[in-house]
Amino acid sequence: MGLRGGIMAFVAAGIVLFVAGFDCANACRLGTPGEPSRFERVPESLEPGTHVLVFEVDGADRLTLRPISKDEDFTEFFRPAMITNDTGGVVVAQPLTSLVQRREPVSVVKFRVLCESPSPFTGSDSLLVTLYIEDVNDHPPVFVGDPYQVTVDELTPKGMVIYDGIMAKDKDKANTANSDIYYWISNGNENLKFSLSPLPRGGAAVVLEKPFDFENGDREMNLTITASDRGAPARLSRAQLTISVKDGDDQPPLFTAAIYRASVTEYPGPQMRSLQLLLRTEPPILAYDGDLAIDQRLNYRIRSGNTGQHFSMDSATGALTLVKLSTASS
Ligand SMILES: [Ca+2]
Ligand SMILES: [Ca+2]
Ligand SMILES: [Ca+2]
Repeated sequence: MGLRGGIMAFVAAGIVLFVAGFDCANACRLGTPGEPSRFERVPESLEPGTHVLVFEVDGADRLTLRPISKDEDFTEFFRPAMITNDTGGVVVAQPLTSLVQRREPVSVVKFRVLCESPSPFTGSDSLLVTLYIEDVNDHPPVFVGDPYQVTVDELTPKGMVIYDGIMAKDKDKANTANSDIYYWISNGNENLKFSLSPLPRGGAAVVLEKPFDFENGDREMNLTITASDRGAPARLSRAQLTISVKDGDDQPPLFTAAIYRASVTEYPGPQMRSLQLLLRTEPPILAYDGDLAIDQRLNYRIRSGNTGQHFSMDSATGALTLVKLSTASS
């Protein structure tokens, strides 16, 4: 019997028992008796079309979803589904990832599943659904601005931060283990020359633990930095940091020989004769800066032993000149 027929019969005859029988046929019942609400945990990774909820229902083809409030209407992410004539459900309508990846992630979604009777005289039913959207650790940390490069002076004291730009981002749910990143040096840190220090603003700084020695080979170092979240299982990423060392002025000049020899003939004649006689030493007097990459001008001078002031030295070249003759008596 159709709806119109039922109402007409009710109006015409006023038979209460008939109306009650009509109600039973069209009333909608949802869930098990006495079940006012349902709570489910839902991983964000569920594909659209996946069931998040299944329940018994009389009238599975008459299900709708209603938000609890206009401000928190997430019903677009789900839709009702008819499984069999007396089994209904709620399935994912669109990916849930955007719920957990918001700046303020949505963890709890509430709505009402409504089973509406086609007749205003018969009963409808509803079920309050609370879904806890679980973040899945599906994103690794991603480094920002890598590969990294820094040039550092050889004379940088140990304990100094030499680079503070290590940073990785993780798209998983904010303020959870899935997006909480920590860093370590996973390769290239010979002699434990460097350490990493976490920064309050996020990211990490590289700290020099042992001084550089440019002259002993500290020219360029390549560190591999690994970032890991704390999810289970954790996800990792790696980045390279190249540290170039600039030579610092920490070495004295060095002579090419310990002893330079030159011969001067004693002149038996008159004293104090002025002259400029370039002396050829063996080997030639030459020094170089101990700092390998610093092209610093060297100054030469006679430090001691020139008591008679017989010799003069060119400060720029180190050339030794005899400027005053010695005599047998002097
Ligand atoms: Ca992650
Ligand atoms: Ca995720
Ligand atoms: Ca040096």
